[in-house]
Amino acid sequence: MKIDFIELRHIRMRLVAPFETSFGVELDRDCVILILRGEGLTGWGECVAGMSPGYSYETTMTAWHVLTDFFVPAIVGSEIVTVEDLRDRLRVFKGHPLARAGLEMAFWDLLAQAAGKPLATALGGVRKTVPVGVSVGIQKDAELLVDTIGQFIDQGYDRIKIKIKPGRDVDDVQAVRRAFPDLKLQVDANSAYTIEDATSIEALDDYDLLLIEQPLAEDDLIDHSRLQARLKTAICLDESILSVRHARQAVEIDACRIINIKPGRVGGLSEAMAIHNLCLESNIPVWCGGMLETGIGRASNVAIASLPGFTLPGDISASDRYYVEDIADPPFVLNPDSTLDVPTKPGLGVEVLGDRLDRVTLRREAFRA
Ligand code: OSB
Ligand code: MG
Repeated sequence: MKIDFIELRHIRMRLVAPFETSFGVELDRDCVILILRGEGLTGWGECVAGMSPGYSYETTMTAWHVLTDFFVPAIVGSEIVTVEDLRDRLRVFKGHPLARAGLEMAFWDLLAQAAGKPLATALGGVRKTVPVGVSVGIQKDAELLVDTIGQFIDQGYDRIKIKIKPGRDVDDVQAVRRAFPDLKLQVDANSAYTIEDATSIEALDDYDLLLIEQPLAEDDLIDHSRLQARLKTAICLDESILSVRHARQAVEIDACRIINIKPGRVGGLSEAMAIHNLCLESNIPVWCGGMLETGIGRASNVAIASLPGFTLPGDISASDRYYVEDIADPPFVLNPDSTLDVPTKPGLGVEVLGDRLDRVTLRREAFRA
């Protein structure tokens, strides 16, 4: 397929509530939307790099730079047949997985539309609905945290993840566990601890958590392996896994027993599938993480979460948990059994609303063959 047009949009969307993690508070969500045209079809992608380098070194602005100056010129006007072709053209460039993944998502959307298949089917998905939970940011105090979680449970979510950081860990977990003794509960530290202060992590071992996500540094596997050996609870890696190679090495040294797969973080849906396949063979449960995506990225996440190895609930909540008004339609709505429906239309299976997209666009740039 010849890619004859690519457009980038830097957008900013106001979150329904501020989202606080160990690396800061976000009131708005910035990202780059990618629009690819070929064979009369339009594919949509979302690059999930945010405003600050708090989660990854990439930001909306570095992604803009790398996409406009390198990745897009390597693709626009070219005849690209498979996703492997696309990846080959970008192989000369190092790093920047979030930028890479946004481009790949738009190309997958194009390919799936050309084949007349939903993205989930194109990826090898097997589920019609996917189990989901909600990721709850750090709240003012434990009481407000318990209230907030209560509201999400009332809405129908049956798995909750809470963000933790040093000083806001065991007391918060204890309060939540007291209030909800049977809740499927997990925590995410976003790499806020070191092996030296791991006693705070060990203190979480007796609260029947599903997993402890990314306690230590984003570039570490070895200390995670040492920590895992001291815990009953499974460590789940997020930031530390950027490729199938990292996943293999992490499993080999028992640095984690569960992996959070985010297609953005690992450079795209293909690498995400490779990690899924490795984990399925190695009996490592996986789940789909989230980056507060718009309906475009959410559609992609729901599609990959329909693969057989995604047995744990994803951080893929309903659209109204993030935004008052999403740019894609229809919105994702929570089913009573804490699942989301996998779209059945070709490609991502959602329609992007042009006027809403225009309203949130800060900057745009178009490239023609
Ligand atoms: O670590 O999983 C994370 C959001 C932004 C950056 C990192 C993370 C998150 C979340 C939100 O936890 C998950 C969601 O999109 O609901
Ligand atoms: Mg995480």
